[in-house]
Amino acid sequence: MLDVLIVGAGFGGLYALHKLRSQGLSALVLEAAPSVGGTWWANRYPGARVDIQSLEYSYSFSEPLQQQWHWSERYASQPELLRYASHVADRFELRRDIRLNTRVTKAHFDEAAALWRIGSDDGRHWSARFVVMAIGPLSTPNTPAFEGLESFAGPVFHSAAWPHEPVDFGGRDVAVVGTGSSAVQLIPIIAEQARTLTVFQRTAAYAVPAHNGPLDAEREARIKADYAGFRARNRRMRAGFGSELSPHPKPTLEVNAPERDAVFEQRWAIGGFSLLGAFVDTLTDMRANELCAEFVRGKIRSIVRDPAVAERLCPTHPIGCKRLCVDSGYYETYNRANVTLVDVSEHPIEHITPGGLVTGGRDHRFDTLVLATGFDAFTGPLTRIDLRGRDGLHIRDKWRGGPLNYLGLTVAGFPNLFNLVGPGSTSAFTSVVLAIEHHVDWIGECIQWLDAQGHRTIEPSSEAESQWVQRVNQIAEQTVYPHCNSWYLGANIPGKPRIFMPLAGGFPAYADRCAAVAREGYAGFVMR
Ligand code: N01
Repeated sequence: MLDVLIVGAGFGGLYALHKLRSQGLSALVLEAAPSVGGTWWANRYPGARVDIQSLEYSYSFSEPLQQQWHWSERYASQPELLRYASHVADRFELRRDIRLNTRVTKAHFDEAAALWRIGSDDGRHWSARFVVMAIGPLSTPNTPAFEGLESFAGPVFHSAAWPHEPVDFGGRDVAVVGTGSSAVQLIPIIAEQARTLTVFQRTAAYAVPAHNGPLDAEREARIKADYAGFRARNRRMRAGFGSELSPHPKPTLEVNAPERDAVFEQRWAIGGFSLLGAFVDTLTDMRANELCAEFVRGKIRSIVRDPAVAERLCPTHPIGCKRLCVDSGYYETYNRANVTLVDVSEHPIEHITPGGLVTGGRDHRFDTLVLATGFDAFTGPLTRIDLRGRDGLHIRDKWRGGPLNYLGLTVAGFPNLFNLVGPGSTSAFTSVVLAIEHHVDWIGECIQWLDAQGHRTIEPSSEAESQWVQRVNQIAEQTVYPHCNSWYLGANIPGKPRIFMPLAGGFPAYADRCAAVAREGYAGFVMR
């Protein structure tokens, strides 16, 4: 019998193993893939890279690690992130407690024994006092149920389940469906290789330049001179990163147009998410948001030479409402003679044929299909497991109306189960590595406290849970987030309940709340 069974060997599972093992707990990680790395193992499409600067999208728990690891670029590419995960696994001797190629298919809570019984696809079984789900909120690829998809004669790729051998697009006529973060990264690269590329866009994306390049040695040295201080300052930021830049002291509408544009231009030149942090009210005031959105539309019109194509690329929803894309030459790609943009917002994809697809009654021909159609976010990874809590309650039934949770970590009726960076937490709006470290540290303390108190189980009360979900939705109502169809709302998956899932209140307030709950003897939880 284990103290803790951890599902997933991505950034979450690796740190959970290190931390909980260092507390003297017996812990084991089960990982479906043949490698550690999680997201960075699966998402290996051309151009895949992180959208938060690597000096911030990295572990802070070990000073020697953060001092010694050198990122080669501002925004690390997928292979470098995978090397980093592998280095962490070796450096902290994690591999001896990781079982690869082991997909967890069931986890049942045994009430009499107060234990979780876990089973894998190859028929093995484990029992553990606690389960940490470290399977990532974006790990279940969404393949739309396009009629005729199976009849397509050429290769079909999904951005989140990319083959491990190189794909040669040379001389191919390629179609990409989707224009989210994954598509925005892969489109410019495929366009350079393919004979033709047709992009099928349902919703235009806001993309800001990454200005990626080699990591500036002077900046790296400056941050490393006080890395702990840098991390602490980041933890006080709403997003948990970006502390080197402060927002303008005035709200957007109190600043005159030339000054406002100068601020936006400055942030555009810096690149990445910094644009959304230029003013404090971009994500909370629709009028302020529209000024930022229009600034980006102006950039699109200035980059894309064909005015009709530029207009089709201009998003109409609030900026930041869907996760902002961070790009390298995305809009410029539409100036290429071999690239065509097809708007499917009014005429959805009707069906796939052996040689293409039909939309708006028109046949589009291609021989290679790339689906960059995203994920069944937050709930998909858990609901596909036979996960049952007290009284055999299945997580699919529990979450039928939306993902009930408390503190973005726990679920009533599922004792001793912790869901890392899950719905109800700020993970989607922060650097996920910071969010992971925060959750794992909280779980470590919680288990220590339970053991010291002699409690066998912990789970939230139903009241605490419903109040938390209400709070998450009330906070979202004060922002621009409910005003578009995003994966935050489950709106990208047909039939999924439209509930705002992540917590938009900012990391510092969330971390304070989690700390207060612990200080108050785990207020809102029931211990037995
Ligand atoms: O997925 P998405 P993603 N017909 O859901 C379209 C992280 N990430 O993989 O917007 C036609 O954003 C869909 O259209 P619409 C990051 O958090 C990070 O790109 O729903 N189109 C959309 O355009 C990101 O937010 C990085 O109308 C259909 C696209 O497919 C999250 O992962 C890189 C369709 C899906 O976009 C998800 O990003 C990659 C249909 N039936 C991902 N169904 C970094 O940069 C869906 N679409 C670190």
